[in-house]
Amino acid sequence: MNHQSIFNPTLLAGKKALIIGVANERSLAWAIAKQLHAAGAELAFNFLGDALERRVRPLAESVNAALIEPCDVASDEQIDQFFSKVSAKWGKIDFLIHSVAFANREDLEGRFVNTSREGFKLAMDISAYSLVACAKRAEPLMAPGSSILTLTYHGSQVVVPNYNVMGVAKAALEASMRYLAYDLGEKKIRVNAISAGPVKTLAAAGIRNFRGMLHAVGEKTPLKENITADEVGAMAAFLCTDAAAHVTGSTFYLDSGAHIMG
Ligand code: NAD
Ligand code: 0WE
Repeated sequence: MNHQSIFNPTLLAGKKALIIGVANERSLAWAIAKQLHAAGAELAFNFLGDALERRVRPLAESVNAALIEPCDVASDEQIDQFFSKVSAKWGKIDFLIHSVAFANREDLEGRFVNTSREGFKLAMDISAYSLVACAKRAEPLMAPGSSILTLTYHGSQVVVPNYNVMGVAKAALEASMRYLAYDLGEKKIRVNAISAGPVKTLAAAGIRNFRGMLHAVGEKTPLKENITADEVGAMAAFLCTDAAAHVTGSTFYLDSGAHIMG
């Protein structure tokens, strides 16, 4: 499959990118995968469960994926097995894309004060700790100049009604990104986050008043337009190139300027 790219098709030739978090063709991780592929990188993917395997496998095959294997980031054992397979196949990773979040549906509506201990733990485990767990396994496979990226949302910094426990988890994710940037900096591995505005993906489906949020971005932000998944892909690809060689520990907003509004 051919995808348009602002990048030279050999810019990332020989680079290996591990993409965690494709669910379907709308996934932000898929938009990132397309851009990295268009710039010449080789890709590997995980999937979560049999239902998503049926969605992910054809997409991954369309970009000649080197590896398509299960990995539930709630399980250290599955993460270990996944990274063992990647290590056996490639022996190195240049880019790790972490594009995973989960909270119980009931914790994404109503009052945050009602969040259960289990719901809080689950959101933190899948949405924040998983970055640390993956970075730990990626580090020994990464050469100097490698790059780790995660996806976040501004509900980590300010109250976005209903984002609730995910806002707390994203705050932990962003702080984890910074501490990882410090630790892995000594190996010249960079760690950054992209804070995206709302995009209609599977993770957005069924979120109460998501359409209202898309509408608000179209009305109230400086640019008065919604962002696209492909733009997330382009920013991610830039952050993987040597043009960003000294960029680490930062959260980059791709939100039509929503985050500057009072
Ligand atoms: P998506 O549903 O396509 O992707 C979320 C992914 O998380 C899915 O592939 C799902 O399988 C995976 N996942 C959930 N639990 C998992 C587990 N236990 N193990 C392994 N994988 C698991 O939706 P998306 O919008 O592309 O979300 C990707 C990232 O982007 C998330 O971190 C999300 O918070 C972030 N984000 C999304 C938006 C938006 O509006 N869509 C905005 C800003 C940030
Ligand atoms: O990070 C997200 C959503 C992540 C997410 C989505 C779901 C839906 C299905 C995590 N867990 C679940 N659990 C499910 O059962 N976003 C940035 C998108 C999003 O979600 C919101 C938002 C925005 C933006 C929820 C409330 C308010 C705003």
